[in-house]
Amino acid sequence: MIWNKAKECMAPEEKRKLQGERLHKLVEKVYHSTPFYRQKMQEMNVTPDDIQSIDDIVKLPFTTKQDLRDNYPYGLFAVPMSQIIRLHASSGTTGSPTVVGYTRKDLSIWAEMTARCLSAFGAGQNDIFSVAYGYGLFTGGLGLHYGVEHLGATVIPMSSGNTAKQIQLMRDFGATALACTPSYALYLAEAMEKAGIPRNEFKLNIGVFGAEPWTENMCKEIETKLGIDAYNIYGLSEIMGPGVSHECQYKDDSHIIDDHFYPEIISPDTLESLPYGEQGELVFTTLTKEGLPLLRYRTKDLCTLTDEPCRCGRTSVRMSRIVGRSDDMLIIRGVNVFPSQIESVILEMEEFEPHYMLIVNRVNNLDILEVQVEVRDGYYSDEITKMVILKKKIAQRLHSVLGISADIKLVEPYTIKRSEGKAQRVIDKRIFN
Ligand code: DLL
Repeated sequence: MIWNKAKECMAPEEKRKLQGERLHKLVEKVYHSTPFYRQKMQEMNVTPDDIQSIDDIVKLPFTTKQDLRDNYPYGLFAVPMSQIIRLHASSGTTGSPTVVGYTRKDLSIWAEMTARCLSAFGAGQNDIFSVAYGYGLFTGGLGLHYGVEHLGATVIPMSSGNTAKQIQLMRDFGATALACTPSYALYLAEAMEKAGIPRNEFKLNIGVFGAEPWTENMCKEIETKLGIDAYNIYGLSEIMGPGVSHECQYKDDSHIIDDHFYPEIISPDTLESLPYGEQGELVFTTLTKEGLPLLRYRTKDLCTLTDEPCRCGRTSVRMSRIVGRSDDMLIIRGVNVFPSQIESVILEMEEFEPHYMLIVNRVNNLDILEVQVEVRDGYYSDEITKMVILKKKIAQRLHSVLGISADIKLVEPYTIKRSEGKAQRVIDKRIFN
């Protein structure tokens, strides 16, 4: 079902006009309320009057995650804190996380965006959603939660973890839809099988999966194992959270909610705009956000865009699945992890050499992060207890920095291959395309 036909099926020319008007208003707003943008625009010799149509967007500056970090925590907010009613944050590199703030209007738009997605997945008021994305600073849990409520369906705010209970409640409460990361969906499917509960005791038929890259093959596997229709939902905290784009019943790429988030594709090297059809880095401008409006935010996600019409009748620009990233961020069990976070923990501990390897794999449908690290001469020991203590120490530190656990493998000095050029410290054995 189409939730908001007037917006989702708007004629392309009319949409561009609306986008242009919204962009002009946005630029006026940030120019006068965010010193960061005023300065950037002055440096580029651009004023709000130069932005009269959506095509003028290329005159505007880009924004990066680093800009958000440099202005931590609230420097890019465009309204006083008295108007911000919710904060979320996404994990950062070694330093500060990225903080995002929402006004009441932002939250109500977000709920509508997510409801549009769920409606496109075929969900309605009679559905019961088990939301197994993490609740908290991560936007997944609360983002889906309010979307389900806005749709008028029932939400079970499960959050992540406690797999046995997830399964029991999905069965007992008659959940018809499951929202979680695709890897957790596979894990749940296996756990359900192991628990020996027959499939017909579950009423599940819709899956709302995202927050990490996944392939069409993985989608088919989840659909077969859980006996559901699995849909892709994409988003990022800086722009809003889940609900920036979504598949429809035809699953032919994902519809971008482009009356609110204007997409562009650029070359990550030259920063030039690329035509539709070419693969590049996805960039978004938040056309209507009040709390933290962003101009041309570089997502670092690589994909292609198309404006070919879709059989469902929606006229929005669509994006392909994410095929990779232009930075080194890894997404492990839905959590964003930068190798530099791990490196800084290793470097802070005198027991270790600055030589390490990160190996990411998917075992039993669950992402596993293995950290191999060299113990410094003098600390390496044949005594097992000493090594166990050391392993525990670094494991705890890594857990507190990353928010996920890692398998630690301590290796003898000089065993990790040294590189002569660019060090390859990450081996990602998961395949995403
Ligand atoms: O992951 C928001 C979200 C929650 C989306 C729940 C969907 C469902 P962040 O933690 O800020 O926000 O991470 C954003 O995750 O730039 C992509 O690299 C990746 N990502 C999100 N959705 C997808 C997806 C949430 N469907 C980063 N496919 C993004 C591939 C995705 N990658």
